Amino acid sequence: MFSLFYGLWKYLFTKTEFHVLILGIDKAGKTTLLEKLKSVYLNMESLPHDRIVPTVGLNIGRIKVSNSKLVFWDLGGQPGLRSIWEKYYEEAHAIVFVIDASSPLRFEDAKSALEKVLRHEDLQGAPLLILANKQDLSEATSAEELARYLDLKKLDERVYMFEAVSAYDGLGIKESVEWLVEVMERSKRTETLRARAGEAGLHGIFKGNEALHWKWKWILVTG
Ligand SMILES: Nc1nc2c(ncn2[C@@H]2O[C@H](COP(=O)(O)OP(=O)(O)O)[C@@H](O)[C@H]2O)c(=O)[nH]1
Ligand SMILES: [Mg+2]
Repeated sequence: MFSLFYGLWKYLFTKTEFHVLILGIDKAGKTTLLEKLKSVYLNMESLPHDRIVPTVGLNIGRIKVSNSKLVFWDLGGQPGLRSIWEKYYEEAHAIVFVIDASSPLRFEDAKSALEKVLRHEDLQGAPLLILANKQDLSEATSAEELARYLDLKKLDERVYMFEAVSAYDGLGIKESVEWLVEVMERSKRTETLRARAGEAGLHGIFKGNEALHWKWKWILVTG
């Protein structure tokens, strides 16, 4: 009985853990950004920039912001690794797409990679944060100019924002995270993912007692 109520209490009151996918083509600065996020929010010292090697698998960073827990997934962006991205789409609450704003020659590649991400049905309704990274460099394109250049279609119904950042000096990082938390807390997608996780959890709690299961499910849905 205790475990039943503990399970329910956990389901009703535990804070959602938000999963944020960090995507972008190789060398955009994704892993450096993740290191910066960890150093800002966990008071950790960042890895020296020259110790960050190209990502082949997955780097994970967990931070707490006010009452929310965020888990960042940083994936490799080399062309051969981009096919792995979609394995993470279903579970993601939001996407951060990082672009090296100092490399206009790679904007086209970034644009088509991003358009492909946005077309994927598993990411429907996921808020999108596009980061114009490397603003510490004088040649970096501004966020507004990058937005004009990308001229993304099909963004209309999506919650999105462009932000100028530097994963080196931390410009725009806190504003980005605050925006992410705010939109994820209000997003319909979060509701859907929460309901799906809740259903799976309830299923475990009520295993063997179907009548009680349906009763609680009804209460949760209607109340
Ligand atoms: N100047 C500058 N360089 C950066 C910044 N972020 C990343 N870099 C550099 O860009 C290169 C690629 O960074 P990395 O994080 O490995 O990119 P990833 O492939 O997207 O994970 C490295 O040489 C980084 O030191 C930034 O904000 N400013
Ligand atoms: Mg990387």
